[in-house]
Amino acid sequence: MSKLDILAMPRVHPLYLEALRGVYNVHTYAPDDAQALAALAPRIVGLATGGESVVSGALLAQLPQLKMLSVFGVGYDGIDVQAALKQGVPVTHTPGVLTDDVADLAMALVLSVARLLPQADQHVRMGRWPLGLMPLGRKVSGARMGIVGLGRIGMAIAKRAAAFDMSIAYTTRTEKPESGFTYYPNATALAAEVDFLVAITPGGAGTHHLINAEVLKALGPKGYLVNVARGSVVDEVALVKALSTGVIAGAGLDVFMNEPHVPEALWAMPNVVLTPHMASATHQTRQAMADLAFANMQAGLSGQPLLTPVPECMAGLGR
Ligand code: A2R
Repeated sequence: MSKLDILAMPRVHPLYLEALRGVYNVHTYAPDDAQALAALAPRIVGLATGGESVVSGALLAQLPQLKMLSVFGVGYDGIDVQAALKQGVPVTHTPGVLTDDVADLAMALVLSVARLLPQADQHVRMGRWPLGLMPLGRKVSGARMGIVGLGRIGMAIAKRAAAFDMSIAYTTRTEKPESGFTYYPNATALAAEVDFLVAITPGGAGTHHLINAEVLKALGPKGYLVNVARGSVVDEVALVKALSTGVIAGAGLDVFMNEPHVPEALWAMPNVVLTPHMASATHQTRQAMADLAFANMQAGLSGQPLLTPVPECMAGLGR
């Protein structure tokens, strides 16, 4: 039997591609080559994407035989899920398997920015230790943690923060009384009461600039922001201004508005720790994500139940 044809968006993770190539003919989407897509389109039954891929309704409409769209990542805000559902194409993602890693990195950013880890490393490497002392950091244990988005990852961050004897408060659209943590109805009210504000919501229109100038002002000159959600969740222009004028104390950022480009104004700031969207980038987790994304693709293309459809898909397809 001939292999089925899959289209992979640019920059899909190599581990996911490797798994797909074992079973399918995998073609890489070239956005500038309309002819190549037109030639392939009638054969494409599966679409493989990364968590940051952008898949428009217009692209989906060019794939009339598409039966399955499997995202390598928990966030899928770049995918036009409604257009996919209208076409009868289920969408899956990889929740759960990356929860620990993202929570770990959130805490690593909290610790790095507060305890000046990048500067301390440079202090030793550059031979400055014999010449003088480092500035003092900010104590993390016992501080007040605020979590914007208390889902799978938010809860895992709370668990870690609790081990640091931090008090925990949060904001979400709907209160989670079962968590036992202090609820605030919005990010501004939460920011005013915490030392560290960690953003971990999905991206997309519903959370666009949830962290804005007003929230940063409420966080205040002793407060730190950590973003492991999506770049779009934070008003980056307002953030750069707040960091450079002392409106907040510092920030740990793994995600940015226009990745892989980071505003140059942030590069030189000593009160900022920057990482390249790597919250789930461990061997173990990337393999687990590849396995799950691949298993979803296989399930979708062989008529088996999907392992982890996106919530809209469960409602839309009655699964
Ligand atoms: O608001 P709720 O009750 O639906 O809570 C969700 C919360 N959330 C929001 N919180 C405040 N304002 C909003 N506009 C808003 N929209 C959603 O985000 C829920 O507590 C949380 C998302 O949790 P999960 O769906 O379990 O996602 P998970 O696995 O924690 O991952 C979160 C995101 C991904 O979508 C990636 O973009 C990122 O982490 O790596």
